[in-house]
Amino acid sequence: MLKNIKEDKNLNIMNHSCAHLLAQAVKHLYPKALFWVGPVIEEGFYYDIDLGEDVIKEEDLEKIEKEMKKIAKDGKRIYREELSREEALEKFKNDPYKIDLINNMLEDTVISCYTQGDFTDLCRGPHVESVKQLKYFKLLKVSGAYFKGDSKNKMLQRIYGVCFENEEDLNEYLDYIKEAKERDHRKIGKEQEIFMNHDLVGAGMPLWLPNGAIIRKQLENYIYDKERKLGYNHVYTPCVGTVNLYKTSGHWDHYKENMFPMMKVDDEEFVLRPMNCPHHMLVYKNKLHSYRDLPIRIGEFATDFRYEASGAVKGLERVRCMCQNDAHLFVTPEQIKDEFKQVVNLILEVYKDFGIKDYKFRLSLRDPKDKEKYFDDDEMWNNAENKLREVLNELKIPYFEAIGEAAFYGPKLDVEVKPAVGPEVTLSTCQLDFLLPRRFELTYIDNKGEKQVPVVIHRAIFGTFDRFTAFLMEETKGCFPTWLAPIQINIIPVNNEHHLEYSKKIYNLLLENNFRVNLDDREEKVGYRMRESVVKKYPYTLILGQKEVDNNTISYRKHGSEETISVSIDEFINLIKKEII
Ligand code: TSB
Ligand code: ZN
Repeated sequence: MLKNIKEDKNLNIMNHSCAHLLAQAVKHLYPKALFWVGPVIEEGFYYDIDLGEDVIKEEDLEKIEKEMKKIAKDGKRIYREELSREEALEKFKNDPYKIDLINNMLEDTVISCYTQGDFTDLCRGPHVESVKQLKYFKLLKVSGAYFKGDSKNKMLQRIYGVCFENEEDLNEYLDYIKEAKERDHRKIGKEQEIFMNHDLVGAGMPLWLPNGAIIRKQLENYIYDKERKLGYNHVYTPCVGTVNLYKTSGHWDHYKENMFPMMKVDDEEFVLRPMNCPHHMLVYKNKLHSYRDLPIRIGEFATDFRYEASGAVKGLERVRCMCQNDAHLFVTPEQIKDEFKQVVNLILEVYKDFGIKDYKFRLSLRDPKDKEKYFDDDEMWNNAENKLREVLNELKIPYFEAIGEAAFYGPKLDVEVKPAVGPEVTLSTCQLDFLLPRRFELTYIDNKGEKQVPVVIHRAIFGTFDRFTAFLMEETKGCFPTWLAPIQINIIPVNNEHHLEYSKKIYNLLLENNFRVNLDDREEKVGYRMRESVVKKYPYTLILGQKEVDNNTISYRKHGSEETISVSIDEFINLIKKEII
C-alpha cells in the first residue's frame, strides 16, 4: 500500500514545501500569477492559481518542473517570519487572494509567511529548511477549480504534484499512477466500446454501447435468477413520481438537494425519481397483507435520476442517471434479522462469484446533530442502529462505523470499494427502515387479527449496474470472464481464399450454440490479427488454417496464454459451456 502523504509527517512537510516551490516557478514564468491556496492532499499537493489571461496546459508542466529544479538546485534557505495583521495586510496589499485569507483568519491566529529567494508566501508552515531538500518531485496534471469551490466564482487553475524523499519512492508512486490510469474504467470503457458520453445528452448521462449492453444484460440475468430463487418478485414502475409522492416519503424534505427540479405537466407536479422506495411502498399497499404473506420481496431494475455535482460525475461510477438493482423487503419485526442475514449472505455469494476480495463493510449511522438530514426520532434510530450491530456481530462480519452516512430514513450496511482513481465508493447496500412504512401507512394483520406496521429493508446488491460495471472493468482490467465478455470467441481464418468457408461454418455453429462470436476476415496478416485479439482481450481466439480444415478441428488460444490447443469443435463447445456454468 502506498503512503498517505497527508498523514506522513515528513512527506507532508516536503509536499507543502514543494507547493511553494511550484508557486515560485510559476511566478518566474508567469509574473502576473496570483496564488490562492496550496494544500497537501493524500496523493501529494496542489496549488490553485489565478493566471489572468494565461492558460497552463498539460504540456507546460515540463517547463515549470524544469524551473522548479533550477530553483531547488540554487538552494536558497527558507525563512519564516511572523507578522501582525496590519503588517500582513500591508505586505500583501496587491494580492486580493492573500487579503481574503488574512481577513478570514481568526483574531488570535499567528500570521506567518515564508520566504525563499525572491518568493514570499503567506503560510502556516512548517517547511523544509532549504529548497535544496526538494529533489524528487513530479507535476502530475492541471485542471480547473472554482475559487473556494463555488461555481459562481472565478475558475482558477489547479496544478497537482507530488514529492518524495527518494527516487525509489517517487518511481514506485509514478508506476502506481500509471497502472491506475490503465485500469481506469473510463479508459477501458472507451477502448472496448462499453459506454460513451455526449454533451447533447448531458453530463453524468452515459450511453451504454452494444458491448456494455451485453455485460449489463448478463448481470441482470445473473442477479434476477438469484433473486427469484430467494423469493423475490420483480416489478416495473415509472421513473417519475409526483412531488406529493416524495412529500409523503420524506424525500422532498430530506433529499431534495439530490433531486432534479420539479416539472409541471398539466396540473401535476412531477419529479424524476431519485429512489424507488415510494413506488414499491405503493405496490405493497395495493393489497391487504397477512403476517403469513411476509416477507414480501419486491425487486426492480429501476432507473433513477440524481443531482450529482458536475465536478463529481465520473464515467459509469458516479452518474446522474443510473439503474439500481433494487429491492424492498417488507418484514415483521421478528423477521428483520433473518432477512438481513439473507441479504448479507447474498452479497457475500455474489462477491465470491465475481472474485471481489478487496472490500470493507461500513455501518453507516446518522449524525444525531444533523436534524435537517435525518428524521428526528432518537428511539427509532437507536433501535434500528442496534439491530444492525446485532446482526453484524451474529454474522461475525468485521465492519467499521461511519457517523453521518446513514440514509435519511435509516441506518445502512454499505460495502465500500476502492476505484482505480479517486476515493472509495459504495457498491452494495442494505438498509433498515422503520420510517417509510409509517409514512405510507402500510399494514399487515398479525396472528391476533390486529393491524401492524411492517419494517422495510432496502437493498441493492450490485448497487447500480452502472457503478458495478465500472468496478468490474477496473477489477478485471477489461479482461471479463467468458460469461460476461461482449465477444467470447474471435475467429481468425489464416487465409481467406482457403479457410474462410470453414471459418464461417464454425462461426455459425458457435452462434447456434448461443456464443458471442466475431469473425475477423480482414485481409491482414495473421500475426497482426492475433495481436489485436489479445489487445481486445477476447477470452478465446480461434486460428483456422489448412490443418484445421483437413482434420475438421479447431485450434484455440485462451487470453493470457501462449499455448495453442487443437480439439474437435464439439470438445471446444463443451469446454466453454463448462467454463460458463
Ligand atoms: C437500496 N432506497 C435505497 C435502495 O432501496 C437507495 O437508493 N440506496 S442508495 O441511495 O444507497 O443507492 C443505492 C446504490 O446506488 C448505492 O449503494 C450505490 O452503489 C449506487 N449509487 C448511488 N449513487 C450513485 C451514482 N451517482 N452513480 C452510480 N451509482 C450510484
Ligand atoms: Zn429504497
